[in-house]
Amino acid sequence: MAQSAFDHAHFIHALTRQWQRFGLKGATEMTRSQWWQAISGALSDLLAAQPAVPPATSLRHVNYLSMEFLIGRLTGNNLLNLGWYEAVNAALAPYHIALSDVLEEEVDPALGNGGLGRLAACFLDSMATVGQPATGYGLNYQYGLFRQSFVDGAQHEAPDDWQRDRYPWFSHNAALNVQVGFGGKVTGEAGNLRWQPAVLLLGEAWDLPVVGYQNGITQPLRLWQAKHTHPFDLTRFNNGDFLKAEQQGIDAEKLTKVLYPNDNHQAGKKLRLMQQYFQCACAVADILRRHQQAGRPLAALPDYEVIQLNDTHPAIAIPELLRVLLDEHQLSWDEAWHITSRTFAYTNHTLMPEALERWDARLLRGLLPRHMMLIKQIDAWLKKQVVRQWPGDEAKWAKLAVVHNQQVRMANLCVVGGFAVNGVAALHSQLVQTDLFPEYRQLWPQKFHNVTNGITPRRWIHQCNPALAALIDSQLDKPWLNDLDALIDLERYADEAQFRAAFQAIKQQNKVALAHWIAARTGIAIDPSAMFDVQIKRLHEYKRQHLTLLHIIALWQRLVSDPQASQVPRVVLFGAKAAPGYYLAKNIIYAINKVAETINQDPRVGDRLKVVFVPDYNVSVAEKLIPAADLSEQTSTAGKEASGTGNMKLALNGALTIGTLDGANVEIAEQVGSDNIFIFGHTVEQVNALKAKGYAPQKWRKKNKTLDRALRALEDGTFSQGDKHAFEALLHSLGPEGGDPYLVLADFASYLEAQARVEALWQDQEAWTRAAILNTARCGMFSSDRAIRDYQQRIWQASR
Ligand code: 26W
Repeated sequence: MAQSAFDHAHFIHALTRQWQRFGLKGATEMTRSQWWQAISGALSDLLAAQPAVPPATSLRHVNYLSMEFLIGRLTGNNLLNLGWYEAVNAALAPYHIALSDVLEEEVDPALGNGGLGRLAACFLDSMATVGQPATGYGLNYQYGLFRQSFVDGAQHEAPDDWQRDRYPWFSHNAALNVQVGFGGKVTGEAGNLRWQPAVLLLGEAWDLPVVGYQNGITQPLRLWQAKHTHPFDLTRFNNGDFLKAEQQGIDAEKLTKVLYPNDNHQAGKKLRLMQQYFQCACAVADILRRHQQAGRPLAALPDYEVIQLNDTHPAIAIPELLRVLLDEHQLSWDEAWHITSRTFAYTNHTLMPEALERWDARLLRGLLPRHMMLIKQIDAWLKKQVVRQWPGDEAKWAKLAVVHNQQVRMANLCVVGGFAVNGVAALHSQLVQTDLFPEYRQLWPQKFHNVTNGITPRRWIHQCNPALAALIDSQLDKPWLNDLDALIDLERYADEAQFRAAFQAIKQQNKVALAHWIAARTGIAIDPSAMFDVQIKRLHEYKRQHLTLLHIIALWQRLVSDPQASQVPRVVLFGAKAAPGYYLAKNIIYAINKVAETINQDPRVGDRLKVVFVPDYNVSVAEKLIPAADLSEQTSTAGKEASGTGNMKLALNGALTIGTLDGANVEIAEQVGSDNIFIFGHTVEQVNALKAKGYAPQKWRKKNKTLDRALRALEDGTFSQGDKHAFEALLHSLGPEGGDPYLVLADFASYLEAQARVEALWQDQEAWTRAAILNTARCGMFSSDRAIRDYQQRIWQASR
């Protein structure tokens, strides 16, 4: 499909309407923030006015259900995808407005926690780009992920009011409202049961446009917002009891007030379950409405629609679809189950036991009595399959049942209720089958797949690293932003000194820009000629930011004890938020900040080592850090990181990875070659073997003087004005009592040795740059376009 043409006159007209709406007389009266508002509002109007061209395709429509969409700023991205960036920039020139400045005004919509939410955003971009008809379904949170600041080194959280009511990219269509029930009871008799909810809420649809890359396609990300069904309780209102009359409404709106800030840890809160059901009920109603409006029979639903579940968070959509088919459309159980179980597909994003969702059966029954009945009915169906496969094996049933010990196991529900299950990297998908669901895999081998994650090159090169994109443009004679495998043609330039110089100059320029930004944001001066060593991701024990911290301490101790030692100058940059209730993660943040303070102020160190914890890491901060990174830290314990996607973004932008054989690091290593990556640490098999024979961290500490010295500095108050308890949680987890569950101490020596290889290569800048270019050239497979095509071939469009 052709790209949409930019209509200058229409744009100026729409822009004029915007400032008139602000009550201003002319453009010159606008503040910079109003300019952002006006430009985005005008573009949004232009986009909405374009004729909706229905896709001429027989592809099944994908409904991507996710509690999180970490979309990041939209205006710049939409302009690039529309191909209008230059034209709009030129249109603003007469007003002396630079688009790049205005775009910095946008608040970053942070409607997600981390990897899972960002992946959903990349996938929407790719589905629109490859022409996969799709709708994203999520929630319109009033407050996104909390804002982070540091107070004397400790994380503080503040609400993220992203001003959704004034966000110009939204369009709202009241005709799409959905009613959602909660609580109440089930009445009627078998064959004719009906749920009578105690409370009814309204779901409003707020759409954001997802723009395909220069192909004229726009499809919606539909975010539901909770409202009360009636603005007032009229009897109370008439009685003059105004405040109480409003009460009902206030409660309803609580539902989509805030995103839960937990990542990889389930808290079991009632409000969270209400959010999940609210989202699912709205999405299912919307999908069925679309299906029926097209005049299609219910039995044909799976031929036209797929519902992809982004982890188990929207799993309650499975019994919801069943309920609607059974109770509202009077289908038989067999018909309803046949439709449902061919419509859903489930992506697993984590093996961490504490992240696997289980809901208390009583809580679920109280909130959703009919759904609980249907879950039991699914279990009855499942039991027949299990008994047939393993007659008399009670242990198997205990493991496979959806409801067990008064707990509803959402992952089991997803495997049973759908036609496909996938992991998000080759190693992870393997572990999903061997460790998480071995019995299900035996029952239904054909359900299990791998789809390695990907990232959109539109945001993660074109937008964030325009200089690199321009260099690639100048070398490749074919379009590559929607055909990322084309980057392989850059391989041959790795040996050309001139290209290396150009590539290196861009990295340098990005580092200088980052240094300015860091100085403005944190007051810390960093030297752009030092190696930029970057670790950006959620803070979690398994990701092992504290392993990096121990290395930093060791580097500092070497500098201090041997001032003549030749050590590569380094700036270690962290970006990470810890869940507000995750004490250990917060203690690790505190430790990093305290160590940074000491090192950064040590006159003996100077520019040879600096540590910066960038506060409030989010998508827009990532866009600044990634193009400037030299070294990418991917240090999770093998077997724990499902995939990682930051690893892909960094490698694609020419950072070399220091990492374990975990998640997609394994595939990055395969792609870039072992000379162009620094692998360290125990493998999954070695981790298992070590644990099986009884892992004792103190033995590893005793064996390694450098490690012992680094730990001692944390223990003896070196970084905490003599306070020996400052890092207790961290030290406890690494000590004999905590047991070092993620093998930080066991991997330390290997990590240090890999860091020494990093230093050696850095000293040969030509060789380093060559390796960096090969990383960019060989990471084409990590485009989310490839991931979407894999989903199409293996899951969504596979004939069954
Ligand atoms: C219920 C609490 C909760 C919240 C979020 C549990 C689990 C999650 C997510 C599934 C955690 C997550 O974001 N997982 C990440 O997903 C990415 C995309 O597939 C992967 O790249 C990361 O490795 C994985 O940690």
